[in-house]
Amino acid sequence: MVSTTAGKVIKCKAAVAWEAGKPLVIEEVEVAPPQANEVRLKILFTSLCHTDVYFWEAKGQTPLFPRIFGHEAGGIVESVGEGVTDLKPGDHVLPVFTGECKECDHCKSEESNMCDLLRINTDRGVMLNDGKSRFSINGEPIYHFVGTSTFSEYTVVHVGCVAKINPTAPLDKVCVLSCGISTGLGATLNVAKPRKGSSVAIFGLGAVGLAAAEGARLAGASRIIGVDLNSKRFAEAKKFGVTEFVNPKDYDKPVQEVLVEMTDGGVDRSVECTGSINAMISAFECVHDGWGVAVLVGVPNKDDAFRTHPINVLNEKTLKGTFFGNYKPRSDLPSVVEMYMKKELELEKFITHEVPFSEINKAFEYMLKGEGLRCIIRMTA
Ligand code: CXF
Ligand code: ZN
Repeated sequence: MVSTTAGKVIKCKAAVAWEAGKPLVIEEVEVAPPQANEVRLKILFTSLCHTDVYFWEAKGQTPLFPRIFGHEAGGIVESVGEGVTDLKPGDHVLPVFTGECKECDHCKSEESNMCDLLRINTDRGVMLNDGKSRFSINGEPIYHFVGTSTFSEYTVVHVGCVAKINPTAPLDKVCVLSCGISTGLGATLNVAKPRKGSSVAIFGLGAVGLAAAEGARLAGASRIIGVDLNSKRFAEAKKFGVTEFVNPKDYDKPVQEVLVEMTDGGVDRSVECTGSINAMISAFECVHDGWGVAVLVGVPNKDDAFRTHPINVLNEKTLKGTFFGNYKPRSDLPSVVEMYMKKELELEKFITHEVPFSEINKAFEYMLKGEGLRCIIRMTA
């Protein structure tokens, strides 16, 4: 398929964040053609992740505006820049906020997904190639976000941040695998690795935590204990295989003690998906001595410090952390899409809302109210 727009500037609609915390405005933007090792994508579906909201609110970091947010999405390659050999126009893809150059020590290591060249950088608003933005309005640059900027009908992405997937996979469903769901799922399957019949505690029952629970269910865990300060989340969590619930507010002792008592010495694995430092400490201390493994996924506040008695470590409890569930985006995401295609992994239950692109601000309202899990934004009518 040869695109008629290749090599030309494309004018299209994008949701521009002009100022921190102010509703996005749908504007006509110009999207420059992809340069070397870049591809231009037509985004068909995108969904909102907490990280978009966090940086839109400009909490705790230097604000970079105007900016086009968005990093969970599915689309089709429109054109490719020089040197791109493994993608062609028409390919179905998921853009990802963290990349895989396939050449650095991390990409070559089986253990890491922390690519030296393309790992997440939330401060950079320009492309690596020339330090410039591919988006503009009347010649003025509009900045990128985490190399993806999917709240636009077209976007330019580094080829290392694009996973080519099965073209028959429905993009309105698998787009959620671009970030949150893969993050939670991989944290359990790739890092915590619970054994069949084991116990797993999940801290935080939002989309990421429920995806971590889904991973525990797939791994055959027999007890999946959901921990959340909001008891309203418990009913929904049952659909994700959570078997027991603990609200720390219901007890007058630390939740790790509650969990240790419930499990006769501690859970086999725990996955922390809240970003609260107290939850992180509890998630570590609640695992069984001798073999327990705790995995941190949530993003902490800038000044947080993890405090625990070293005896916990001497007693053979392991603390680990991961981002994007240790998945290498280009090498591993296609097989996560296949898990969905084979009906091993259900994505529909994560999708609680859908809005047309013109109503993208509603997706932000749902997220801010803590309503639902994922809101799909349909880019074309
Ligand atoms: C997060 C992962 C940890 C750093 C900030 C971004 N991922 C995407 O939402
Ligand atoms: Zn995200």
